[in-house]
Amino acid sequence: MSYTHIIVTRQDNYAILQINRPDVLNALNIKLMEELVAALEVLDDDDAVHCIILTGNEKAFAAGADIKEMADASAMEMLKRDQFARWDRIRKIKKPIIAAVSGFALGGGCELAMTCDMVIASETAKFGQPEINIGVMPGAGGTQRLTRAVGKAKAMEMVLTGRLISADEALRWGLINKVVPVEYYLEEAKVWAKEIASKAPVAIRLAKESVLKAFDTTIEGGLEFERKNFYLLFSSEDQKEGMKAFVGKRKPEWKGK
Ligand code: DAK
Repeated sequence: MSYTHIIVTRQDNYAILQINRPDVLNALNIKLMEELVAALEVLDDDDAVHCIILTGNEKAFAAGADIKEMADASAMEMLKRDQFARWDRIRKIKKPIIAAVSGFALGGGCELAMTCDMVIASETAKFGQPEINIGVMPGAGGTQRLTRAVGKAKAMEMVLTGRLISADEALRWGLINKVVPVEYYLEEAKVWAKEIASKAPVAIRLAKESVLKAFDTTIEGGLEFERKNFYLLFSSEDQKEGMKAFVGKRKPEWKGK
């Protein structure tokens, strides 16, 4: 498949999806989002890919939705564009996604990073929901995922003031996983991707699904869901292999089933 605004590279058993509109700090226009979602779905369906890294460039992960594309839209046009459907499809990707963030991750860019499962950032990364500065508010999870990640006080601060926060603040607030010098952010994400890609794929899939369940259920419902997935893994060949390998003091060889 060929793309205009993204670059997809496969490496061993993981893939890197790079957002590539550098002239506009990777602003997320409709075409880019269409390509991004389509590429994620292709990678999700590919058994050879066990983990996905989503990244931008050193200057910007993504500076938000494309303001120029939205500026003159009416509410009806926005409704018909139905861009939320695309964002919902990202949420349904089953493989783990690591965001490797450097530079600006703003508005829709910050929301995109939060839609990923983990975030590795460079020391130069800046996160923010500055939509308030252009007369709107977050529209792709910024009031919900952010609040769950950093709590009400910090979420209010970011959403109501539009202030950008540094990578160190984002780390302290629990929004991201790790901060490294700018030369290493992609390399660090690759280390994480390789580690995750080396685990049993079915267990990874059900574990991701179970953690995400915690966002939209009661503790009771979530524990029930977790338990069913846990039992289900005992019907996989990889569970038998993993436990036999442990007992036999050897490395497991996963089959992905
Ligand atoms: N959209 C379009 N172009 C952008 C852009 C954006 N979000 N951000 C930057 N650019 C463009 C600039 O216009 C400029 O283009 P030229 O003028 O050279 O043609 C180029 O990128 C370089 O930007 P600057 O010259 O401004 O660079 P600086 O280093 O001086 O400033 C900055 C960097 C990131 C502080 C600044 O560019 C900035 O404030 N950008 C806007 C940040 C922002 O407000 N982001 C939030 C946008 S609203 C939805 C889902 C999500 C959303 C909406 C709906 N649905 C599912 C329906 C999300 C909304 C948003 O994200």
